[in-house]
Amino acid sequence: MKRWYWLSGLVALVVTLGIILIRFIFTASPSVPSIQVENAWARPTEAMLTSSSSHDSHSMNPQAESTETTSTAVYMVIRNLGRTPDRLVEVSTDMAAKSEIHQTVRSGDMMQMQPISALEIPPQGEVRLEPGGYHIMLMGLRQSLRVGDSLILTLNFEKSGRVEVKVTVRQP
Ligand SMILES: [Cu+2]
Repeated sequence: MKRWYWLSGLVALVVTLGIILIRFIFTASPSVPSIQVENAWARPTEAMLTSSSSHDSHSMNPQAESTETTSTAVYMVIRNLGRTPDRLVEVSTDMAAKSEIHQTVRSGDMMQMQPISALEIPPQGEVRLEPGGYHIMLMGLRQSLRVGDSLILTLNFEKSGRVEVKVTVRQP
């Protein structure tokens, strides 16, 4: 009788541990970074022509007027489902001569844009690229961008490698 109790106790313990293990395996996030990009969009170039918002002031280029027709800003949400951080280190597209990762910084009453070398995406977190904050700057556009157009942007992450993103042109 005693041995039977002991055995059934052991079986119950093994079954319980098994269930916990299976649950852990199915709910655990990957240990490597896992990047997802959502809602990638760009401003149409003609909108940048007519808008005289502070966004157009550019720390790298004092003659913002002349670049307005050939540059635009791209916004998106970059999510990292993994348990380790990753970094966006490079951006490129066939549509532009130059692509940079920018941040918007306040200097006095002015909002200015600055290129940054990398953008960290925290584990199980997200970074929002949005007007007034981080964005991807496309300079030297090979054609004007109108609402409804789209372009392919390649994001290069330190650990996850290249991620291709379809960017839709729309009004903010
Ligand atoms: Cu910018």
